[in-house]
Amino acid sequence: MKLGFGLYRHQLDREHYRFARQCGATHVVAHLVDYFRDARDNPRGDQPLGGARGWGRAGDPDKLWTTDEIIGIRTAMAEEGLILHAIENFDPAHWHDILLDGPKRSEQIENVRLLLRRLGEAGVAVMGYNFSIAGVAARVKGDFARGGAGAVGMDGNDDTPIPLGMVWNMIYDEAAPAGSLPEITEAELWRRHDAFLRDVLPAAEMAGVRLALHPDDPPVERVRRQPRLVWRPDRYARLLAEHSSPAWGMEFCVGTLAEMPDHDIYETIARYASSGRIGYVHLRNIAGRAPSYRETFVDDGDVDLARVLRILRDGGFDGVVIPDHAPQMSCAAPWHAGMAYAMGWMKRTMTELETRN
Ligand SMILES: [Mn+2]
Repeated sequence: MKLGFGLYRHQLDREHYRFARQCGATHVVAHLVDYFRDARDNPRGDQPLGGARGWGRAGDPDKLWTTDEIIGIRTAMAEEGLILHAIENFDPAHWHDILLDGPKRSEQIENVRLLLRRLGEAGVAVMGYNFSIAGVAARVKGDFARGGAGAVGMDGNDDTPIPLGMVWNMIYDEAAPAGSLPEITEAELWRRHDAFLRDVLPAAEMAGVRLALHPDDPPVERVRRQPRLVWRPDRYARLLAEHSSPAWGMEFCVGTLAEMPDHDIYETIARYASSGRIGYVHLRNIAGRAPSYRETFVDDGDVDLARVLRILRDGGFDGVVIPDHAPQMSCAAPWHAGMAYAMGWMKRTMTELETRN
């Protein structure tokens, strides 16, 4: 297995590449969507919660990420000893009507096909995505983790409607009229996702890029009056059975899977570890289950993450594992300290797995 590191858009610079490498990372998963464009909506350095304006404005609909831009990022990372393994998340500005089945859908399917071709040209192996109308919602923040470290959690669901012009927690149309998104059924969401894969998987295959789907965080049946796609572990099995293309796989988020009620997390990990269809792994720990849980330090929660890594290795998984989020530690650099703590623990645990049975 390979140790990776996830970086937000505003962290795509030398200082952060060096920090990731110093933590032991060899691979990077980069976000090109900027969830922190407006400090007013969403201050940097911490996980977004999302108020009335969600995470703020989406990107520029007329500016798709270019091959040169991605190669530039990949090259700068390579100079610091890192491999750009994946890009995580499409920008709502580029694909909102694919999620919403709106009038710009066919144009936006072309956007996604073009982006996949560009990722292939730039040598990026995986495109992580989240097919979710509400996105991350219903979370609370507090000094929940060990020693009073700042972390996020969930205390019950959020069923406030989503305003028009917003999807996946970002505003793609500031001029949208008042009103809220129509409620849809789970079957309709599956239909939209199936149509999306049918339309873009051939382009992904041609480009040599694997699409990897993140489960819905938090995993509850409906959030903000919208259905969720992967909110129970067996939903991944259904998708694997329905889409045999190697260009489709999972962005395997252990924390989100562990939040799901009514299953054994180790059995679930074992069930998918040998599928050969994991794009990369998000690793984090939690205490509790949706709709009532807290994120914790890697070594402090309900899940034995060393056992999870062992099950992944025993299933033949040899890909990239990144820390998902980490609690914020009490010091001058809460984000750095939290991530460095998670990375140190992961590096040691993964090294031990390589050298022992
Ligand atoms: Mn995750």
